[in-house]
Amino acid sequence: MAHRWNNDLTSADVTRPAVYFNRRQILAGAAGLGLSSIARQATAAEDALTPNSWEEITNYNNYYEFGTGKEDPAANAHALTIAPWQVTIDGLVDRPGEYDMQDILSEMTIEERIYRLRCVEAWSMVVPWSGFELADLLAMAGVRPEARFVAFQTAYRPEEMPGLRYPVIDWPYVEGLRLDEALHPLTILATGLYGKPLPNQNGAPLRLVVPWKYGFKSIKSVVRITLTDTQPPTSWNKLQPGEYGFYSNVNPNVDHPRWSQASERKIGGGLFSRKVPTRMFNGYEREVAGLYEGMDLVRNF
Ligand SMILES: Nc1nc2c(c(=O)[nH]1)N[C@H]1C(S)=C(S)[C@@H](COP(=O)(O)O)O[C@H]1N2
Ligand SMILES: [Mo]
Repeated sequence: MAHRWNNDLTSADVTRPAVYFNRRQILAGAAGLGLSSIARQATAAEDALTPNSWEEITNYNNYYEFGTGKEDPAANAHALTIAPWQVTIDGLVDRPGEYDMQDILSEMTIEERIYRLRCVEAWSMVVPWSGFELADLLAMAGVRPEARFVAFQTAYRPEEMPGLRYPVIDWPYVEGLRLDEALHPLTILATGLYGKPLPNQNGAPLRLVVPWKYGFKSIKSVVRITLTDTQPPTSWNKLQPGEYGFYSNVNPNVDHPRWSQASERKIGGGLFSRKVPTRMFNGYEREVAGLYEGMDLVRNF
């Protein structure tokens, strides 16, 4: 079933960006004419749900394997060989192995999900992903009852990834989720954008998307998924444990030492790019708050 988690967005918002563009222009005109503040607030709310353009989503990236500049991934990631591609699924699973990307795709149902993406650097965008639920892939491998966490690893290809020359982080990039977070229906593996194959700079051919957590949890170009019974190490936490926790749920009440997390700026907005309040769990509180019942979200940041 498609569009279950679009949060007020419909497939029309994805498939007809031109309509949205016109609407934005009209609304921009209205704001410019000095209509009431209510009208202006309405335009801001509309904008918070409007998918960013293909150009914005594919030219402003964080993918440090291809450089730390926002435009480096778009310039360099074409060098990554994405076919053939294997994903090793191992650890506490019934059917461990090297799964071929083609075989994975033939087993999974691809659907569209329009999600907000919130980077810890206090910018955000709205992305029309296509992909499948991580839970479906894990079911294919058969999660054993002892499993409690899922560890993820990005490809390590020094000859294709110029950024690996710099010890910015301890390569390869690794991430992790608690098993219940991994099995949540909002958690997907994305294979596409705007109905097209995922560009390399966005993490082709397969990248995690966990929309209620800061963007760095959404690890790109995944080559290994390991089910474990202990909390796995994660790249940014290893580097700066005081700044980046394991959970990294979007939380306007817990500031990062360098960035207040109370508000954010949606990229590419022009007139609309003013700061808007950040929402708890990036707006997915209704869906995911139950995962953290009774947990101190300040200590477990
Ligand atoms: N392997 C890898 N995955 C990564 C990153 C990275 O540098 N390397 N950057 C993360 C960060 S900080 C963010 S905000 C998102 C950005 O995803 P996007 O470029 O598709 O918007 O990817 C995340 N996944
Ligand atoms: Mo990020």
